[in-house]
Amino acid sequence: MDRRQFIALGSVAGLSTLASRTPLAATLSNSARLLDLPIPFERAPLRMPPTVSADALTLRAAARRVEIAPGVPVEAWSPGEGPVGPTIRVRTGDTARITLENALSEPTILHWHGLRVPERADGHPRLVIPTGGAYQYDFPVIDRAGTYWYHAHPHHRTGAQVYRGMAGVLVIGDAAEDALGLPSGAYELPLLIQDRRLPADGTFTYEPAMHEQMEGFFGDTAFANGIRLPSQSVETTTYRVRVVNGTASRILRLALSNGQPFRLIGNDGGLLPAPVTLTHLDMATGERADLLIDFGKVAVGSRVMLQSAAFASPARMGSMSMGMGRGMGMGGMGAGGAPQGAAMDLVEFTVDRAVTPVAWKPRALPRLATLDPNTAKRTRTFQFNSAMMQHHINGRAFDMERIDETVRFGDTEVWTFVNESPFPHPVHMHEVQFHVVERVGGRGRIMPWERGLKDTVLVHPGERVSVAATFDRYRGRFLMHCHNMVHEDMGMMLNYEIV
Ligand SMILES: [Cu+2]
Repeated sequence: MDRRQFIALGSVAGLSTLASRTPLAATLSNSARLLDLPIPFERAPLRMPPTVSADALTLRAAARRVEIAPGVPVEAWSPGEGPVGPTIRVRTGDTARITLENALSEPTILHWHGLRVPERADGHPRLVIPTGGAYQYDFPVIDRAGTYWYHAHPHHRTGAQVYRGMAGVLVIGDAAEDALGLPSGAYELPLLIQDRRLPADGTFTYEPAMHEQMEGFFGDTAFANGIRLPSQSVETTTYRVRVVNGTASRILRLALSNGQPFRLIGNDGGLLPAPVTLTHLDMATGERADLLIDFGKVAVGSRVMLQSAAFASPARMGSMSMGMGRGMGMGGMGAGGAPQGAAMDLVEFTVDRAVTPVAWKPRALPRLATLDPNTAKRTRTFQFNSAMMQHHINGRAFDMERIDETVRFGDTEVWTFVNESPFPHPVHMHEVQFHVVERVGGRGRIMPWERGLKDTVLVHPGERVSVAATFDRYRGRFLMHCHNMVHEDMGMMLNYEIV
């Protein structure tokens, strides 16, 4: 690595010590895109999926020919007309009436990730509908304003379907949030981030090889809203950027290429108790980050990249000495995707126009009730194990019809997720928004981006993470699972029933 490259890496990542621990080939290959050198292809403008309401909405899941970049057609599977689903905007108190029509060549079902809904609206994999079938969702929107999403959830096929585009952003608004005067309209950008391998045959091929069935499936290029490496023109003012990690397996370390901080105002379950100023944050598959990015001090004519900065992968590959580690059957970067922790460009912002900036001042965010974990009626512990091509919770693989845990309606409980495997696991609970109350081992603390309400929490190898939740909305059968879609599809999931 020559000095110029080294400086560029350090400054781009803003985390040179971490970058230096990343495999060199990966860092160089990806960093080439980060340098302010001629870009080897034309960036497509970021397009926002159409915005729709949930009132008498029909989503038709179908294979569609879409352009992922100018002149590059690909077959996507999408619940909308574009490469991913439309952005669904609802308000707390609305009733969602959504018809899913399945014109795909295989069964599917949609899950409303983060929303508390009745059992039959939750998209449990046993509710899949066949090709040509339809499913009717009717549920009241009871959750807070925030950034949620929806995605396919058929067992064994979630990874493949979401990878091809079976996902979209769902935004809830409410009066408490309206009162804050946050950036909106053209100044609010929902971004569904995915990483994919560039399709040679015109389709998005998702076929995890053996080593990928352990660690996960990684693309080599980021897509936002189904567009490959898009570019967005911005003005010198503050934008609200709602990021959804819709990747199969990739942890994103969100950062800006000029090193400037951003403010995190919300995550999975809506607004935080107070904004947090950060220069980076980590988000695993399923997690959301609601950001304020201020371009007010950026010179007109310059570019700022929203990127995933390089970091040392939390996976402990050394302990997976089963010949499935990285290096076997890789055949170069293209074959295996960029490894976990490699730097990756996400969305380019071109600062094109000076305006009088509207600075959004931090002010009190809506009060968030705290949940005292000492009121828990019960504590449960879940071991996450990955070995010998299997991913289990408490030693068992998912069984569609087996109820693994029974929870009493109305109770508060503490659930502890223990990662005994060599891989990070983002653990997602359906039907609740929880508080992260403790992390022991590994990072050893609750990260600043894990305050507030969450439905997905990243558990590194060696960590025990405890969350507290109250099961007080609906009775019925719901899921808890790892949201690494490779792990989930291989059975790292369980049923719990609220009775
Ligand atoms: Cu996992």
